[in-house]
Amino acid sequence: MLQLYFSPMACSLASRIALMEAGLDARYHQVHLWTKQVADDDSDFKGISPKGAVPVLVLENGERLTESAAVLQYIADVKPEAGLAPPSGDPDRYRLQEWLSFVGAEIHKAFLFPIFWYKDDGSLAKPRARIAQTLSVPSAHLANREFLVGDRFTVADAHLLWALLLLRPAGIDVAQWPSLSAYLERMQARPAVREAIATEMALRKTVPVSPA
Ligand SMILES: N[C@@H](CCC(=O)N[C@@H](CS)C(=O)NCC(=O)O)C(=O)O
Repeated sequence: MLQLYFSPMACSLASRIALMEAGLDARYHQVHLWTKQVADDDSDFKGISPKGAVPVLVLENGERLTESAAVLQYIADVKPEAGLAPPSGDPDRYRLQEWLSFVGAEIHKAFLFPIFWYKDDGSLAKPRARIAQTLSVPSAHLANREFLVGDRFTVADAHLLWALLLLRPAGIDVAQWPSLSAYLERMQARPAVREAIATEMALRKTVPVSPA
C-alpha cells in the first residue's frame, strides 16, 4: 500500500486529494514540520527524507518519492483510468507539467512559503508585490475553463486548489480574482476534495503546524 507523509493543510494536501480522487487506499503519517518529527512515534522525519519537507510518498517497493510534481504524477499514473493526468506522450501531459511547475515554483515557493515561514520584517514586500501578477495567469486561464488542463479534473487542479486555499490565511482575498474564486468553490464541491480538506482541518486543530 502507498504511504504518504503529510502535514495538515500543507502542500501534501494535494497528494491526499489525488489519492482520494483516484480511490487509492494509503497509509498516512503525520509530520510536525517545525520539529521534524513523525507523529506516529516521534521519530526523526529527516530519516525518511533528508529534505525534511512533505509530501513524501512511499511506493509499493519501499522507495521514497518527494516533490509534489513528481508525487502527484506518480499517483495519477498508478490509476490511469481515473484520468488524473493525460497519458505520457499526450501533448496535454506537458500542459499538466507546466501547471505543476507554475504552482510549485511561482505560487508556492515565490510567495506562500515566505509568507508562512519568514517573519515579515519588510523582506516580504517583494514577494507580495508579485502576487497579483502571478495569480492573473491562472485567473485568465480559468475565465472560460472549468479545469486547468483539458476538460476534466487533474492533479494540476489538486495542486492549484491547495495553493488557493492558503490565500486567505496568507491575508490575500481570492475574491479579487472572480474566476479563481469560482474555481475554488467548484473544486471544493467535489466530494473527495471536501473530505480531504475536512480530514486535514480536523487534524490541524490538534497540532501547531505551518501550512506551507
Ligand atoms: N518543492 C517541494 C516543496 C515541499 C515543501 O516546501 N513542503 C513544505 C510544506 S508545504 C514543507 O514541508 N516545509 C518544511 C520545510 O521546508 O522545512 C514540493 O513541491 O513538494
